[in-house]
Order: sequence, then C-alpha cells, then structure tokens
Amino acid sequence: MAEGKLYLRPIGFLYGPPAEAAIEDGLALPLAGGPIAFTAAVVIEGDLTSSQRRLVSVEALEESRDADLGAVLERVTRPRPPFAGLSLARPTLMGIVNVTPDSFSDGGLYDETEGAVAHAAELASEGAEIVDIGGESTRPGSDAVADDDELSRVVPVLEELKGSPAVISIDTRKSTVARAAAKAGAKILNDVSALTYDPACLDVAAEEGLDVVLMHAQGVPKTMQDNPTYDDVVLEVFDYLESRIEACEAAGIGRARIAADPGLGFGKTLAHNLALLANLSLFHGLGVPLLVGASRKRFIGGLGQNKDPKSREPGSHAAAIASAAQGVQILRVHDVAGSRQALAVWRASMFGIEN
Ligand code: 7PJ
Repeated sequence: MAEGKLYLRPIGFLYGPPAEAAIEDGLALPLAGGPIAFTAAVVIEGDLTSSQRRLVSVEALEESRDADLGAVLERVTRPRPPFAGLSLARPTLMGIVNVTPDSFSDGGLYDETEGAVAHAAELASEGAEIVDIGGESTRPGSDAVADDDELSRVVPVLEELKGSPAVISIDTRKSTVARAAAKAGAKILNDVSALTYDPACLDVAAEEGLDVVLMHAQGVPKTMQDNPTYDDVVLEVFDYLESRIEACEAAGIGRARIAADPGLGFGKTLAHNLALLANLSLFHGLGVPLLVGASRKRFIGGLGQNKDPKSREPGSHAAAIASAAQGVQILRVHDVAGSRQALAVWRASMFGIEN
C-alpha cells in the first residue's frame, strides 16, 4: 500500500424511498449505482501499519476538492455494467455445484455427472442465475487435483448443461480446465487464486472471452489455515484485488468483465473473516461488482458452535444478507431456495417492495 493512499468505506445505508429522497436532496449517494444509498463514509488514509480514519458526511465528501478522494468516490458510486450478461440490480445468486468426491459439504453426493447436472438444474430452477461448477476441492487442507482428473469431472457436466437457463461458471485454477470449460459453454472463470496459480489463465480468459471472478487467498488450500497473518486484512485484500484487476486489464480482460471477491475462509482466521464481512462496502472502491461466498464455511460453525456444514445454513443466510445490505451484487451459496427466501424477505422489508 502506497503511503497516503485513500480508501473509502461507505456507511449509513438507506434503502427504498428514503434512499431515493436522500440522493435527490444531496444527502446520500448510490452505492455502485445500485438501489442502496450511503450517507457517510469512513475515509482511511495512510499505510498498512498506521492509518488514520475519519468519518465524513456525503455532503462534505462532495464538497472536497481532493482529487484522490474524488477518484475513489467515482469508483464507489459508478453504476456497474451487467456481468456475464446479468443485470446486477438485485442480489444475484451463484449456486454451488461440486463435482468432487471429497468436497466438505456435498462430499460424495454429487460426484456423478448425472447427479451434478440434476443438481445444477435444480439450483437454476430455484433461482440461481449462475451455477458454479467445480471439480477441485479448495477447502482448507485439500490436495491439488491432476488436470486430467479435474477435466474428466467437469467437462461432461458442462456439456450436459448446454442450454441451461443459468450462466455457467467454472471454478478452477487451471488454464487447461478453463479453456475446455469455455469450449463447453462456460461464461465465467471463477478462480480462487485470482489467475495467479496458473498465469496462462489470463490469456485463456482474454482469448475465450470469459468474464472472471478474482478471489483473494493467502497461501494454498493445503496449508492456508495454518497461521494466516495480516497487518490490516481489509486493506491488504483490497490492494491485492486491485493489483489483480490491473493484471487482468493489462492482459486484455476489460474491467467490465471482472468481479472481485475477498475470499472468506481462504487463509483467514475468524477475526479476519469478520473484519472483511464488516467492511465489505469498502471493496466497492475497486470499481467492479463484488462476489461473496460465506456459505457453510467453517467460520460460521465457529461462531455458532456448529460442526456439521449443513447445519450452518441460518448463519450462511445471515452472512448473505449482511453482504447484500452492503451492496454486494453476487452471493455464492449452496442453498439457493433458502437464500432466495431470506433475501426476498430482507428486500421486501427494507425496500418496501415485493420482488
Ligand atoms: C469460494 C469459491 C469463494 C469464490 C470456494 C467453499 C470452498 N469461489 N470457491 N468465492 N469458495 N469466488 O465453497 O467453501 O468464497 S470453494
């Protein structure tokens, strides 16, 4: 982080008619051009070890003539174009389909092609606008999978999903898998290493016209939970994602084709995960749509003492709502029907609308 760099964390959110009225009166600004307004921001200035924070109203922000502040404000408020053809006006659900024998929550259940295809179709019918197909478990402690094994798990599933109403995303770190998936109809490359594990993914995404999800992770799945450390987890994750967006742009993947994800659970302690969740709105300063995956993760079990991943749904829904309430556009979830219900009730109560 450069000394004196500025970050803006929008706070004081309004929803529905009060949001519109406050924007009209110059008392609030739209978060990422969406339906949520913010009335103030925490302005963070400094470096990773010593940062200054001040609370500033939207009126004062708009009066400021600081060029750096103006640039961040523009990125925070600018409307986001559709991602992979999807309007992001409402929280968009990405349903998780694991085609892995060892994945921690669906382990063994969906390892057959037919099971995975049926599961993907079910999630789409429940309201997943994106289905994320993964053939390599990246949960803490897991080993890497050989290219051929991953290919043979996911390609038959993708072939059968051609014609699905959902946008197909491939969850992989490998360029061979990303290429084959694109040929088989995938539109999104979701890479938990933000295209660093296999740098050829940059060229594959550029050449195949894939939209990309860049996720932050510290370390590799096998050892990432051993002793994750940060000076300031929120600012470090922000800087990393910003540098990866720049790497994508340099490789010919335009900003409109990029979404960013702080990577809950990937080289993070409970405190790190909670700091990220509490500060999600700061990531709008990246100027791209945000994706968050909290679903059934260990930190939810840690908070609620729940060891069984499937019993972590209530906490997963709470995390999805906490994310959507900060303007996060895409939520990666196992339980699409349940998440949809939770989000619909949250939206109806906060925005005063039914859809
Ligand atoms: C994530 C992911 C996540 C994105 C996994 C699990 C582990 N991709 N792939 N974000 N997590 N973008 O589902 O618990 O959080 S695999």
